[in-house]
Amino acid sequence: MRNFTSVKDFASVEEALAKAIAVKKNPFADQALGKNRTLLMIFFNSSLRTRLSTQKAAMNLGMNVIVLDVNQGAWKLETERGVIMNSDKSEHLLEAIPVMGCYCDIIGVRSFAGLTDRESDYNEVILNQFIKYSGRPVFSMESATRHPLQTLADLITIEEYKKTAKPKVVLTWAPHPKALPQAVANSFAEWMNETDYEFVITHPKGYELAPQFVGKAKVEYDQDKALAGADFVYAKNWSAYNEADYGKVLNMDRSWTVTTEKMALTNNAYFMHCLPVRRNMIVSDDVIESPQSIVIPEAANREYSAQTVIKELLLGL
Ligand code: AN0
Ligand code: CP
Repeated sequence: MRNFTSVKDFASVEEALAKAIAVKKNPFADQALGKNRTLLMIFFNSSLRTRLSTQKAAMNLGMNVIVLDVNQGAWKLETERGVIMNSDKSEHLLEAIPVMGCYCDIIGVRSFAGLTDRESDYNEVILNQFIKYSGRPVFSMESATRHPLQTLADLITIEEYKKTAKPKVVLTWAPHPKALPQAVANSFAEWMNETDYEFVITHPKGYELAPQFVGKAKVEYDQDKALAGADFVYAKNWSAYNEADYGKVLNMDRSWTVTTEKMALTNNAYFMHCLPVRRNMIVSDDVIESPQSIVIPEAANREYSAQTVIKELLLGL
């Protein structure tokens, strides 16, 4: 594998899953593979899980790890070419990226959608510059449009908990006070569409995701109907994708919060969320604390999704 930015970088979801399960079974089998190799993790945005799980994954592979929070201690970076740099930005990404590449073998990048310019976000301008100018394999630790390490962990978790071969999986929008990217929802939909699960997306009108991510999924605007018979409820907030409202919070309708009453409509479903989650906006205390909540094992699987991907990148060096 040369870079990892989406499900397309694996031959299939089945292949990704099989590799991840093997890694989880014996996480220290490849300690020699990463010896004297360095992973550089670049964060343009905050993180708890991605930061810890990816570092742990690299350590399991015997690697050295350097972490840089671009907004804390590094020079402020200009990202647009052609700008006269007479303001607060001291360095251009076009120098910073190849310099970063000098000190490592693999680069992980977290750069969220800016949510102001849809075209720039959906063209993955920042991530693609890392791929083009770093001279190193690059993997996404959540880019503008996708969060594939999260989705691979989600998939491992569903496979571990599912009670039927083809579970009904429902991705439901839920309210949140701040505008969030569509990346987690996009990525989840993109991978679910590659499985043989029954996959339904539910959200209020106006929150339609990009058609290339919705794919063949069933879209149901009535959350109660969508939840009927669900085996897994995957909650997430996202801001509007449509051109007129791009990046906006259209409503904070708490009738979409995942509560015990909502879960009662399901087939005793498991509750999932990528975290961080706002309680009593996205999900009630009772649901997230219930035995059906698998958010912690889901987060634990981030170690193995990261390790699977970094291992493939090491093998491709
Ligand atoms: C981010 C998002 O919604 O994309 C990261 C989730 C893993 N969430 C927040 O910023 C709260
Ligand atoms: N789920 C996830 O990516 O969490 P962090 O933003 O804390 O890394």
